[in-house]
Amino acid sequence: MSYETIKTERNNGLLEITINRPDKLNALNETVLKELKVVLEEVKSDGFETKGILITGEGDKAFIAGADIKAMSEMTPDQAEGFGSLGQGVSRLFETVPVPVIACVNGFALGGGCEMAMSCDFIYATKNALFGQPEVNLALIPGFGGTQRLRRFVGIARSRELIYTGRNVKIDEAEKIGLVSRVFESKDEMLSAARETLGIVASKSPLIIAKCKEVINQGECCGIESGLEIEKSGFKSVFSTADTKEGLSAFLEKRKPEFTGK
Ligand code: CO8
Repeated sequence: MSYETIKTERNNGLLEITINRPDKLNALNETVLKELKVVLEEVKSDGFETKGILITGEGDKAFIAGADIKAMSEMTPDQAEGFGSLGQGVSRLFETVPVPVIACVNGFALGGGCEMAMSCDFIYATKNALFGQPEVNLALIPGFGGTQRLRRFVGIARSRELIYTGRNVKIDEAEKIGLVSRVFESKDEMLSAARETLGIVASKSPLIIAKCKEVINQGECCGIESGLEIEKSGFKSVFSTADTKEGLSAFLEKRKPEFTGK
């Protein structure tokens, strides 16, 4: 399938998504969000045909410079609610697809761009990456999950400071405060490393990776006691899978496991 505002490429179970509006610094309009939704919903139901996702922005200047400001300038409150729901829905799809998603950030990741990156499992970035939630400068508030997710990366006090001031965060600070997992000299280097990471994860049982992701996500809701209960129930559930039996037997038989995703 071909899209108007995104590019997709598939290689050995790895899906690479590129936001493709470089003349608008890959800003997120309704079309981009709807196209992302289609792709991610397909992954959700493809039975682990896709084993990992990498998302990046076309060009060297921007990952995503935010939600489309021109489009928002013409919205009524109801339309803004619809747009917010669409963007939040896409961010939730990134967060809940049963495979790892790496945001590969090159250049600007502002507003909705920072929010999309934070809905991925983790963030790789180049030295020229610039993060921020500048919504207050436009008299907006973050609307694609930033008020909720930024604090999960950097803590609530830092997230307040960043959201209230709308200031930019350069790469050294982004790495120091835990927003970014790894930093690279160039976009090519970053993409190669992300492919390598996803390749390592793809060699495990997809079922088990999906369970790790599900349990980590579910644990976000609550305190340690409930989180440990969720983990215990997830731990129990994998004992009914063929892959867990295979993983344990292969170790004892001193051979490489062969996982089937069952
Ligand atoms: N939306 C639409 N167009 C954009 C955006 C954007 N977010 N960012 C850049 N562009 C466009 C510019 O308008 C320009 O287009 P044109 O050539 O037609 O004039 C083109 O991209 C290139 O941009 P610049 O010329 O401005 O490039 P510079 O290198 O001079 O500046 C900046 C780059 C600093 C990134 C600058 O473009 C900028 O400040 N952009 C806006 C950043 C921003 O404020 N982002 C947050 C937006 S708000 C948001 O994301 C809210 C999310 C939640 C929404 C919930 C809705 C309910």
